[in-house]
Amino acid sequence: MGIIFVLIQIFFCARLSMAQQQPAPYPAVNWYYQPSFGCNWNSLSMPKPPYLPWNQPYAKRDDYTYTPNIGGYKVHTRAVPWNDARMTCEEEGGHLAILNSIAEAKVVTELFKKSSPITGSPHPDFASIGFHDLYREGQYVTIHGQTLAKAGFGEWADGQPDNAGGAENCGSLHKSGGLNDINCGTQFGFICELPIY
Ligand SMILES: [Ca+2]
Ligand SMILES: [Ca+2]
Repeated sequence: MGIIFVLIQIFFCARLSMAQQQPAPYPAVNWYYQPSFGCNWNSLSMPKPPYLPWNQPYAKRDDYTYTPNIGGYKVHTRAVPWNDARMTCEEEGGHLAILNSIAEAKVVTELFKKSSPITGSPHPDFASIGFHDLYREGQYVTIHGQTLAKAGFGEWADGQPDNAGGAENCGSLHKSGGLNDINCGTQFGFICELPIY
């Protein structure tokens, strides 16, 4: 009986070891079995999947403006298409701004109003932020997959969203404080966020 127990432990240790060496679909794969003895692998040392940016530790940067209990933001004034903006924010360790409350929308809008003018955009009063309807027309979600209602802010600028030209599937913020759907290929300034206070 004791030998069978030891063999079972060795089997699960081996499985746990294999699971840690593979890119896991979710961190949870490490938790499904914790052997009672014999395994020294620390499940918490598992590297986080790179496609889950909100699971990674955020590092504070000097080029962001921080507001207590709201977050850190940076307005990029050199205009680029929405996806380039999204990647630049990730390269800076953050993400395109996601508005989770009226208070956050106010802070971000004020920062946008105070920033130097956007260059290289046909619409300098708009800045790309982190939502889109790329998955399904008219269903707006944040870059983290939440509906705008669930994220906490969904006030549109007058007449928006209008899916102008049948081709507006990316998200922006107007200096008035309202949201607007924009063409993903058009160059806009953009706002990155670090969820650090
Ligand atoms: Ca659209
Ligand atoms: Ca629009």
